[in-house]
Amino acid sequence: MKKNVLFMTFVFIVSVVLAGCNNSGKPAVTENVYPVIPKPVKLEPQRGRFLFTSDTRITYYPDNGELQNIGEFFSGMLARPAGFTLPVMVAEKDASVPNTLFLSLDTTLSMNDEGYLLDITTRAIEVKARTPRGIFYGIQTLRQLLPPQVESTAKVEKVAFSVPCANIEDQPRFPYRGLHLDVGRHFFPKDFILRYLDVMALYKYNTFHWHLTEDQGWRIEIKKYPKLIQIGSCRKETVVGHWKSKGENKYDGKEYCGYYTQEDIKEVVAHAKKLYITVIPEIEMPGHSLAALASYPQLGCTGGPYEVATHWGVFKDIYCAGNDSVFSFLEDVLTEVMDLFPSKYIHIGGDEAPKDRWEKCPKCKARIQAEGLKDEHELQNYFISRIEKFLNAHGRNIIGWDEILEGGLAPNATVMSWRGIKGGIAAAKMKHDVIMTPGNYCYFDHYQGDKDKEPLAIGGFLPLKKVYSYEPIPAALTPDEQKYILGAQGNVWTEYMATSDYVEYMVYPRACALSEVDWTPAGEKDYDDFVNRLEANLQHLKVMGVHYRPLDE
Ligand code: TNX
Repeated sequence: MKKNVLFMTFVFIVSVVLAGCNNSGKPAVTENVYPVIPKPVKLEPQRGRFLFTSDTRITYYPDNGELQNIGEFFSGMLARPAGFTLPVMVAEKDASVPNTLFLSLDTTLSMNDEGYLLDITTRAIEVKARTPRGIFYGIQTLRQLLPPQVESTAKVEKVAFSVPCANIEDQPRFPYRGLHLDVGRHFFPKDFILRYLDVMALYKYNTFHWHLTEDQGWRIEIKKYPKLIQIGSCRKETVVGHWKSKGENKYDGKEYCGYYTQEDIKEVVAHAKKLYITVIPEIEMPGHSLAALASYPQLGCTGGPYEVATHWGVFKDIYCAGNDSVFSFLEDVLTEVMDLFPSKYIHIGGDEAPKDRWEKCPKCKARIQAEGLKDEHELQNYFISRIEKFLNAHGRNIIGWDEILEGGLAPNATVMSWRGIKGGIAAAKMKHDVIMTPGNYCYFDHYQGDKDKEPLAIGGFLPLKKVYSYEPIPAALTPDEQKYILGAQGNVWTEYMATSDYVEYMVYPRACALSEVDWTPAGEKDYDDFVNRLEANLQHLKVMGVHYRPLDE
């Protein structure tokens, strides 16, 4: 509350200072605030506002289909609440004219390819960038400067769609800004995934890590192996409340199913592309594979029978590394996956794969011997490296969880450091790219407030402030090694998130904080300032109908 009063006083002072005088000589109070998240690298407030009217034009230069699409994205968004549609047209020359939103490409700008310049004057708005992607981010900033009603899908009365004048120069700190979603433990419909992407775009995330296969459900249609859906996408029931590895558990007795058709996937990937988001699919191996084993029992070391898992945790039955048909199965699956996802990376999991079955399996022992491997950990490395070779041959790179460091690292792999930062440090020192997702800063399945007052979650404690405080570059790295850290990602494991509303509650506003970790220079971050911006910024999510967790009083 005190913070609110302080903030409003600040708003008032800024308003009076910036407003200048109108004809009557009285100060005209315009509330120029800039609730942009992630915070731009440089933002110089200016006096006055630009007002969008039915006479405003959107123009772009040079003639470029992507710029046209971005112009139409903005025009379409504003049209619903404002009730007028701004025309989008190619400009006659590389210069803005009054009452236009002018988008232009300029490869001479000294910023990275995701950066942009945004100049807002009372006369016109100019967005400049080296690439259409940069223009898109400039538009997201503009969107956040508009009244939150801009997000409305219905006409809104009595709102002036104006933005405060400013000169903004902005670019991201990290090239990888990710958000993940586990659709294995619980399934979320395609329309929710589309909206998840919409909200990500607002915060300038550029990567969606889609965790598509799990012990508890296989969620992606693979034409060559129909049983993955017929059998693998359903579990017979689900554990109720916290799963206990020891002691009694209760089950709900209700079948739980869900999967995406290849058409659904194409729609998601196409939607993401329009939002400048890359979708990285994850096909888990060799562990977290019980749903696949239940569908095709010959893929396991014992031959089954197996059942799609009905509770959480880590399971001993994993793909058999001694069995060549496992590799042909996975190569077939990955071939269909590559056809659906144009991403440079394919995530192959690699985490939590107990070696119990491999230790007892004659085929695995034979493989260890034939390949001259030391033990089952090296066999895991053999497994991942063999899959990597296949994907590399098709022009793709692998990402794996940090367990892929055990028993030797596949030659071109990118490592996702989740068990703290050790894995990230080790991989960077080995000159491998790294994405930081340490549990104690990036796991949005952890509680974000007092356990007794929050809905059931897996455990842990990760309040907003802690997410915000995260520094992705480990102090242990030399400047040369630091460049292997591509960025940070928020992980959203859904054992205890059964509904999409609850996913949103867990993800926002923590993902707003992480967007600033990924985008804003470390020295520019300031938590109190972030929270002030967030209060106004969250109104956009409110109008969008996102079920974010309200800020603590
Ligand atoms: C560990 S993070 C897992 C997931 C769980 C998560 C719960 C990782 C690579 N594996 O399978 O859902 O913990 O927080």
